[in-house]
Amino acid sequence: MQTSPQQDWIQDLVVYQIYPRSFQDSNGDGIGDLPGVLQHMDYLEQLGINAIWLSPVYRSPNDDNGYDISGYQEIMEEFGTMADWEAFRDQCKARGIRILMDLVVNHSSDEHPWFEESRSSRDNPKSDYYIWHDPAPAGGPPNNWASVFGGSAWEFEPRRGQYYLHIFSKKQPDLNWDCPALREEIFSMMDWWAEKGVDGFRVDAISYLEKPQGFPDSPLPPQPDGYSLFNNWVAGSEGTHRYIRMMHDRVFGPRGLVTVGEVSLNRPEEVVDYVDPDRREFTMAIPFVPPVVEIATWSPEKLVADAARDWALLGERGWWARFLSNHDKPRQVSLYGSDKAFWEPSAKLLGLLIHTLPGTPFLYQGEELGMTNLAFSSIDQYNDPEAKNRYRQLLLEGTDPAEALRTIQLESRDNARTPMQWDDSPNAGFTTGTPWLQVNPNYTRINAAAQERDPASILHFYRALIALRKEHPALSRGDFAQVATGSPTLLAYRRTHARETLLTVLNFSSQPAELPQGLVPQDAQALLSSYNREGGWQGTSTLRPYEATLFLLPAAQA
Ligand code: TEU
Ligand code: CA
Repeated sequence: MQTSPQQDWIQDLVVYQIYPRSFQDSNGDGIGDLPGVLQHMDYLEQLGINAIWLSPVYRSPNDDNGYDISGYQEIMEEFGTMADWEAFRDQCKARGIRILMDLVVNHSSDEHPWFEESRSSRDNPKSDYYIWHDPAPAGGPPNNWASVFGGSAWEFEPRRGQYYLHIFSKKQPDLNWDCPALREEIFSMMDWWAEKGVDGFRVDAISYLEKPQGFPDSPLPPQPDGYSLFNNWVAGSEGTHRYIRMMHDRVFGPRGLVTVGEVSLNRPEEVVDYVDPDRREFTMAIPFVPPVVEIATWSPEKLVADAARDWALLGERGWWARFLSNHDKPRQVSLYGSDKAFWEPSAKLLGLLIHTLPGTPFLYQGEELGMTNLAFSSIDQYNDPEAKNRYRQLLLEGTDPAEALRTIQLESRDNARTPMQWDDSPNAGFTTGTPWLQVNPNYTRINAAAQERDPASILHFYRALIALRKEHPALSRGDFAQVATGSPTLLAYRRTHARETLLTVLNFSSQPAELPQGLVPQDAQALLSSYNREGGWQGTSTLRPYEATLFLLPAAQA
C-alpha cells in the first residue's frame, strides 16, 4: 500500500501543530506539558482540526527544545509520563483527531545511551551508530563544515581520538544511516509508536541523512567564524532518498501512515522527489528553500505562484502541506501581514490563503488567534540556539550590536515560541509560575477567551474556514487555476470539483484595491470574508486593505 492521497482521509486533514513547551503548563513550573494539552482538547475539537502534529515530547536534555532526543520511547520528564501521553492519545481517538508524532532521526542527543556507548571506544558494538572521523592530517577537524548552530560541525572525543559530526548543535550528533543495525533500531522504534496508535509522523530535517563519501570540504563561502555550511549542499542525495524509501517500505507504507517530510531544497522542483507517490517516500512535505525566513524574498505574488508551481508539478497525483507558520519561523501575521493597523484582516487573509490553496492546511498554535512576534530587548532573553549563533555571526561580521539585535527580533524562532495566550489573567493563563519564555504582553488584548466571546474574531474566522472545508470538497479535492488580476498584490484563484467552483480573491496589501470588472461574477455568493460587508457584495468596486473573500460561483460559471 502506498502513502498516497488516494487514502481519502488524508485529503480531509487539517493539522494543528502543538509546541508543547509553550502550549499550557499544568503544574506551575513554567513549562508547558502533556496534562496541559489535555486541558484544551475541547478547544481543539471546537476549532475543527482533525490532526495534531506534536513537536517532540521524548526524553531530552532540551539543548534544542526536544529536537535532541535521549530516549525515543520515553516521555520528557518536564512534559509528564507515558501514561499522560496515552491519555492524550485516547482523547484524540475519542474525538477523531489523528496524531502525527515528530520523528527526529537525523540525529539524537549526545546523552542518548547509543551515543554514550559509541563515544566510549572505537570498538564497542555501537561504534558506528554515529559519524566518526579521524582528525585532519595537520590536526583539527576533518574538514571545513559548519554547524547550523555555529562553529565547526565536528567535535573531538578524546576517548576515540576522533571527531563526531553534528549538523546542528554539538549535543545533537548525526546518526549514521549507513549502519544497518542503527537503521533497524530506528525502524523498530517507529513500529513501536505505530503500535501505540500514532497515525503518522512529521519527519525532521530528513534531507541530510547521507553524507558524501570522503567528506570533501563544502564549496560554499565561509561564514564569519570561518566554517562553511554544508547541509543544503548535501541535501537530497540519491542515498538519502534510498534511506527514506527504506522507511517507507519497512514502516510507513505497510502501516498506511501519513508522513510529512521536513525537507531542505536547493531548487523548489526537488520537492517532487520526496512526494511523488511513485517514489514511495512521503505523503507530503514541509519544504524550505534557504533562506527559511524569507524576510527579503517573499511577496504576495510568490506565495500564490509557489502553489501554482506545485500544482503544475504534480497536480492531483501528489499532495501538499500548506503552511505559513511553524516553530522555526516568525509569526505569520508579523512576517507576511500587518501586526499593527491591519492586524485582524491580514490575519484572516493569511488563514483564508492556507485553507483555500491545494493541500493540507497546517496551523501553528496561536495562529488562529493572530498571535504576533515579540521583540526582546536584549540578546540574553533569547533561548533559540539559532538566534544566538546568528547574533554572534553578525557581530563577527562587524554589524553594530543594536542592528544585530533588530535582525534577531525579526528572524528569531522564539517569536513563534512565546507561550499561548489563553486569557487575560497573569501570564495569559499559560502558567501560574514563571514562564520559561516571556509571554507577549499583548495577551491582554490578543487571547483565546476574548476571541471566543467575539463572533467576528480571528478564532471564529478559523473555525468557519475549517467548517467550509468540510462543506465544500472543492477546497480539499478541487483543481486549481490562478486567475489574472493585473496586479501583483491582488490575487485570485479558483478551485473546481465536480460541479462546484470556488473563487478566492485576496487584496494582499495595506492599500485599497480596485476590483477589476468581471473578476467576481454577478451572482457569486460570498461564503466568508476578512471584513463584514453589511450591505452585501453587489456593486463593490473597491477592496479594503487585506480584504479577502471566498466566493461560491453560480453553477453556470463553473
Ligand atoms: O529544522 C531543520 C532545519 O534545518 C532548521 O535548522 C531550519 O533551517 C531552521 O530552524 C530555520 O530557521 C528542524 C526543526 O524543525 C528545528 O526546530 C530543529 O532545531 C532542527 O530540525 C534540528 O532538529
Ligand atoms: Ca509544567
